[in-house]
Amino acid sequence: MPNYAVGDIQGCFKELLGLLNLINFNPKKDKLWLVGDLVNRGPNSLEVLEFIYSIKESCNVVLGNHDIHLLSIAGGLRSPNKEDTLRGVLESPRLPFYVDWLRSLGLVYQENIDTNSGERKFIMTHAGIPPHWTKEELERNSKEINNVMNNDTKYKNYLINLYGDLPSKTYPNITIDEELRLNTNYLTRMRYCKSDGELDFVMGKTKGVKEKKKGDFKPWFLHPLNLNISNFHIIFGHWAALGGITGISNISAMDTGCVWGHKLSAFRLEDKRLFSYDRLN
Ligand SMILES: [Mn+2]
Repeated sequence: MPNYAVGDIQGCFKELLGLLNLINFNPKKDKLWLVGDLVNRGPNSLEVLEFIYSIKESCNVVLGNHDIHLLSIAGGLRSPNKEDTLRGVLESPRLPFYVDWLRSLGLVYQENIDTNSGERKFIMTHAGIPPHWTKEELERNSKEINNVMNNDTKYKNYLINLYGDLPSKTYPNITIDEELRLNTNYLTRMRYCKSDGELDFVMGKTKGVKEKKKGDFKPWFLHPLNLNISNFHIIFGHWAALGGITGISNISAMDTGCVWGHKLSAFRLEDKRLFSYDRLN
């Protein structure tokens, strides 16, 4: 019953089927861990959502920034961008089911898995975990977002207040709305930050890693993490320019840029074997 972490699919349905065929995925026995950004930018977002929804009992999924963007548009709170390819999803009569399902998912998923090298706690988020967070802060902050997402009166306000790069870090009189925005940015959009969690989205916008260090800003995973957990392994997506490489054995970057013409990858948690399927034309 292997567990496979799969990178950002972003509507690349043919490649998803190709990858699942390559790993001989059996939804009755195996599990997929999906790092989010199931939809957008790629050609077949609706097909990806329909398919994942149909096997959702075999999937652990966290939301990415594009999935949240879909929720905002579906809720009438944002307009689609020029680059968005969400029309098929938005026009689907099944949209309300997908919205309800996406809302029920969290931004963090954790599970202990028996691997070849012993038991490991795998923690999956879309963008990563800010270096200053403890295990308790990770749990509390992600639970707070889940509660708001599943609360009909707080949900719309959450989405309305979500947009923006500030605050870049916490401060003494931070409001609840600001804290939710900051914590959602950490879990779904972060690339560069300082060791105290101060975010920089300007550097992140290049999507590149040419400058690995600029002042005290570094890719979040290059700071010592404050997670007080033994034998953890972090799975994340969102950063295609990393090409799947962090240089850290217990932190796996799963976004290998399928939607940008590269490949979709799966990482088998039990034996750390990596499988890839090239983007089709
Ligand atoms: Mn993303």
